[in-house]
Amino acid sequence: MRIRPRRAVPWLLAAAALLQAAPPVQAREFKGWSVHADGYPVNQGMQRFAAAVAAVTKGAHTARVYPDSELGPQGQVLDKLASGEIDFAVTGLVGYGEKVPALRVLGMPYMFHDSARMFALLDGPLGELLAGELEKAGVILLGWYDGGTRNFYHRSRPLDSVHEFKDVKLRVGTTRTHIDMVERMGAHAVPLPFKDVYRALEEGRVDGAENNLPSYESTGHYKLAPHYTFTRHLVTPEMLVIGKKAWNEFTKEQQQALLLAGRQSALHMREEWNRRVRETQARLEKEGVKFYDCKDYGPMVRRLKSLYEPLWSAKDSVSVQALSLILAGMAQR
Ligand code: BDP
Repeated sequence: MRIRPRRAVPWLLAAAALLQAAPPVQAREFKGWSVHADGYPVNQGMQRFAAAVAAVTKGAHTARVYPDSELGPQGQVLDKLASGEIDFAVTGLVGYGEKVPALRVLGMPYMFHDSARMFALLDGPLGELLAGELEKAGVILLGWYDGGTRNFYHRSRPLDSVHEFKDVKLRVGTTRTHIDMVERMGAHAVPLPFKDVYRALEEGRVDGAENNLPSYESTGHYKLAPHYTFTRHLVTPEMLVIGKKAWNEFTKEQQQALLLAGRQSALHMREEWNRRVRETQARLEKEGVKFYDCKDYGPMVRRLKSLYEPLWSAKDSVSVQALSLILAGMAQR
């Protein structure tokens, strides 16, 4: 059929308008935030995810991991992700409790026995429930990374019973629960950002701190506080998240592929993590670090009892649901 010139004009105009409405995708770099130095298992997992961004968009976009909190302090990450100032991140639970109350459940001491049991729950309905809450706060959960088992360390002696904690100055993150935890143990909590702990140990503003083995090594804290006690007070996850703004720049198909890539990067990270934890202890023993077991966990847990009370009476139903899922998981063991 021949198109008559008079009809062709509006058709051409409509096509031109459509082309204008959908401009070609602007190539850009997606920025990833990490508190850790490159070579740390978290950054290794994130780099896998960054490579997937380039692969999934067939090179239209790139992604880069900025180490050592270069893109801003940890407490601001959730806000920066929501505003689009940064695109993706792996963070611990620091600063999340205020915005996503249900996440506090994950940051409670002695909540999980070990990472394997924690992931058995997070890779199921508990993880989905919390991912839904994170989405309301402006971020999409792509994978649960391992934050490991955290233990206390001190410059000159073991912290293997509650009596040893009396009046000791211990660094904690800025999370309310963790400040309360240390205070309940009888010590003085000194809340500080991660990167300031080394200096504080050096200057004697703190006598010790608490962290997992890989961070204890990567920060060099072991050189200043070489007495590490397996108090196992915290087993926590970290989260690979992407801001909704960044997320909406991908097509539905790309989002599906990135969800898979995020999950795979987390599985890779967890394997790397386990290997790293095993090797670290052996390496640090050679460096002269002394490791101790806890004499009795009972008195410690009893001191922390009142910390759990607000959870039992939590007003938000999601926290209650999260707690019930964890308790049900314990009952299944
Ligand atoms: C590291 C965690 C990081 C925390 C840090 C800390 O990976 O998310 O910010 O400890 O203690 O192990 O602040």
